[in-house]
Amino acid sequence: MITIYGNYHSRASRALWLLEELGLPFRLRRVVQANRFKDPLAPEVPLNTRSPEFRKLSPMGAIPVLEEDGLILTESLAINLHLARKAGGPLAPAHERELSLMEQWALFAATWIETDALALSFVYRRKEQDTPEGKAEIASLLSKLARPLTALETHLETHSHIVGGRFTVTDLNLAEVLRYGQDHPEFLAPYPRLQSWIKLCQSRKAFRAMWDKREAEAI
Ligand SMILES: N[C@@H](CCC(=O)N[C@@H](CS)C(=O)NCC(=O)O)C(=O)O
Repeated sequence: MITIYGNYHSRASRALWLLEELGLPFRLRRVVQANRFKDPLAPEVPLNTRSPEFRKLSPMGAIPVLEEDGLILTESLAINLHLARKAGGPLAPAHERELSLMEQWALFAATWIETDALALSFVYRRKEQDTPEGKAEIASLLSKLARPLTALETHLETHSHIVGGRFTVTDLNLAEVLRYGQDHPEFLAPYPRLQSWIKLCQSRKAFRAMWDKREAEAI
């Protein structure tokens, strides 16, 4: 049995979306971010990323974690590549070359996009988007993101999807990493292909199912 430790308002959403796509049975063990509590180690506080019990699974103290028959995996994008390969089918790599491309794009998402897209989202979470400092930070992040986003836009000129001409775990992983940037309404305005592609990804039944559960989740 697959167990995911995390919650819908975290990078666990990536695995939870994929599990909806794959129709695999799983258990979600709720672990929340420690920064939601004043004293995350207080006895009455629920399982969180600083709880000693959780730290045994994730020495980094970060969600998501996958546990499956003694295998413990951290890193959301690696968890998703593992789940897709295990399940097989259209979302999984069809052969070694596709696997290599999927690994390439996962690293691309994590190293070229995620930090800056997340920082963009944090400007909005701090409600600083209309302040001079917030506007300057947004402009600087958009300028840094222009390089990987232009590369993706160019890729989509000749590809319907990121790998293999069909929706795969790679589209899902990239769409989830890019989602942070969407807090900024103009994020994808200069990239029409990327805009249409992410709209298609996010209109999938499994994404909507994950999103409904996220919206129903108490923070
Ligand atoms: N690179 C890791 C990052 C994991 C991560 O930072 N998770 C956040 C939630 S989205 C977390 O656990 N934050 C709580 C904490 O750091 O205490 C991954 O993709 O899984």
